[in-house]
Amino acid sequence: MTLTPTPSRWIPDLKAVSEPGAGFTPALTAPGAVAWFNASMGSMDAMNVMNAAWMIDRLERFPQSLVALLSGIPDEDARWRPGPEHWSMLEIVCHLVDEDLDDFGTRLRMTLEAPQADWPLIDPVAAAVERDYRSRNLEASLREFRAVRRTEVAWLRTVEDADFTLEATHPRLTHPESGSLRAGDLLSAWCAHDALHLRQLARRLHELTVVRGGGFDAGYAGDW
Ligand code: NI
Repeated sequence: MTLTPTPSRWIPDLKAVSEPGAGFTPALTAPGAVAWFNASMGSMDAMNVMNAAWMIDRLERFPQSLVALLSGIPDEDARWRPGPEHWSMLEIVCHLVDEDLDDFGTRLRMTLEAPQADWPLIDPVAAAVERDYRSRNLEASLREFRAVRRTEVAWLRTVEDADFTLEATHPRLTHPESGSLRAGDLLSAWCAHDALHLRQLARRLHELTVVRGGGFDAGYAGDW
């Protein structure tokens, strides 16, 4: 399927459902969550203040979490999928590499430096097949992700004080509310994207546990 660029706060959720198994989190935009967020931030104005340093710190630390979670797992597990429509843990790591390069890195740079320029199209689902993620090696892909993220974080440190209200008005952004994305939306979505795929990886590990448990029931742990 073609991933249509989508605006502002909707990006994490729509991207999530466009990628195999990433899931969907309506609670993120539920009224209760919004009310809690407003109360915790003190005012609506506070919502427009980008804590870029916090975001960049999270982006910098994520590879450590990923490596701690996945490094050394059996190759068979890295390639395991619950079904043909889902990504394996290896494919998820490969996707994270490409998202840093082709999606968030590229589009945030363009929004800050040339907000009127057309974004290159991306299609994460097709890329997984065309770039043959399944032929790759997990450890090598983890190393590649660490290297790519290190480069991206180094660049982000140079734009930490940039104007994150800069907005890309893009003809392919067709959301009725705005049709545009701010740099801060992209940086937030980049950080949120890590968390979404961490959740997806945890789900794979949960599913694998059930499979490797044979006839034993893991349900005592609680519902997923
Ligand atoms: Ni993704």
